[in-house]
Amino acid sequence: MHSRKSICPDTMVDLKEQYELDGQSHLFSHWDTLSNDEKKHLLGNLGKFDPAKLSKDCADAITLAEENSNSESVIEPLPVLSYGSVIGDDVSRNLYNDLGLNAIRNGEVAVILMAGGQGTRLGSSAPKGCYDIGLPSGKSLFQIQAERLGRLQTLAGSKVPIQWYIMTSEPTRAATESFFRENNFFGLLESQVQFFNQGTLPALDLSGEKLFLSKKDELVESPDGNGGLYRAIKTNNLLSDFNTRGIKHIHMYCVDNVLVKIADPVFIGYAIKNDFQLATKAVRKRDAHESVGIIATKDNEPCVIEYSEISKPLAEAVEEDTKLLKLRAANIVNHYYSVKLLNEKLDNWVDSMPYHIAKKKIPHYNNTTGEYITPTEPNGIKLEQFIFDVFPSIPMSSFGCLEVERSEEFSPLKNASGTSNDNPETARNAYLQLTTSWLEHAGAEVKKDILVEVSSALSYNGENLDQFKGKVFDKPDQILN
Ligand code: UD2
Repeated sequence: MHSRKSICPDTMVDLKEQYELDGQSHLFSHWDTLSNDEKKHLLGNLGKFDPAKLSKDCADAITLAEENSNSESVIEPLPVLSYGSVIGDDVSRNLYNDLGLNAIRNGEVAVILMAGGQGTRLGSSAPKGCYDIGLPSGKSLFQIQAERLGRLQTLAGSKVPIQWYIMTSEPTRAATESFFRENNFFGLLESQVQFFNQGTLPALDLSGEKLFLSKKDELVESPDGNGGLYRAIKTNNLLSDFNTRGIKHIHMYCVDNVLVKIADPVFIGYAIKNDFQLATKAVRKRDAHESVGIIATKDNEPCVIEYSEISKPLAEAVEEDTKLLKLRAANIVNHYYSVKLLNEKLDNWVDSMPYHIAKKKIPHYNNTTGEYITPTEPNGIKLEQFIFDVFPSIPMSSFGCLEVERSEEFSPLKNASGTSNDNPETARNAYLQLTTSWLEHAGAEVKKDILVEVSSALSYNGENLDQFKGKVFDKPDQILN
């Protein structure tokens, strides 16, 4: 990482010299106009990073992107033994479910929610978890997930509350925490919800050589990617909390999936039954160009190839016989880790994970003119780490991928209203279609074009709805709590 330990300046002047030596002298062209406090604040901000390592990591990330696009590696679908599915297989589903519920009941399962993303594509300034997708109840993603967790505790007969670790970033922390407090943690205990921050990284220009200022005495910084989770687990000392509490299984997921089965006992049980140390969920890719990573093997190691880095031929390759996409296991940021694996691998992952570049429009402060620039085209690079870059460090025998039904488990909120997919309307519709199908399966009669909202506090996976058998639902916007 870019922490100061590697440059250890004796004085703040050394720090300024260090940055000038590392090609960042442009940051100080307005130095003489700064007050002493502003100088101290700027140097304090610069002191969080190591400019030489930043430039090197950015150069490595640019090289990695070029290598990925011209990769000669052999990319194949996962081998059969590493790929499971419970679609249409109730025997396996029930076996896994019982194993998972047992682990939850015994307090061996915890959940990590990644909620540090800034949701720029959504166009909302609030954290994505606060977003109201337009359900009749007006519930936010956070509330839906909190209520699912509460319902699961009841289902499992939990002896202790399920610990919920919520990763935020600097920009999302305050608003996320206050949203939970204002809503009394949506019925959960405050003590079972722990917020922790991920790290940030400065932004660079397109050459990867020059840092940007966000104002006269601060750099442009942004969250270090969902792969920043591992460093955040380490810097927030979460592993010792897992070990102290006797937690053995971690479910990690991302905030923007309205259908997420938080701490899914079927998924936990799948990993336990197969003794997988790391597992991931997949759905069938919607089409060749869906913005999802694909889960595959690269030179016989498990991996995810991100949608922003996969070649067109690879994304579009189809199988001769089935005419299905050859690589169709879509990553949905829904992973399982054994705490045993985290104890073994965390430090190595933190020190060795690569960085990826994202070319972005980066608003910044021009310290020679004193103007604030809002670019209309990408003018810089944000560095981020990808959570799934640790997959190749796992032997195939310890890695599993569970295919699940998209309509039951995946509808991400990525884009603003009115876009073609993955937006509030598709998320709302996916939620209501699913809960309406649960009601029909329980024997209720739902009239044509009517959708019914079943609260996540009432049913986790369609259970507990027998009371509605024979009932007729013919009015819009009905809510069952
Ligand atoms: C992610 C996956 C992609 C696919 C897609 C499906 C990665 C790297 N990519 O792409 O393969 O599964 O989702 O929806 O996993 N986040 C943080 N901190 C950050 C950045 C992101 O917590 O610095 C969280 C974010 O709040 C969200 C999740 O990670 O919960 C996904 O992040 P994203 O929206 O940046 O990922 P996306 O959609 O580009």
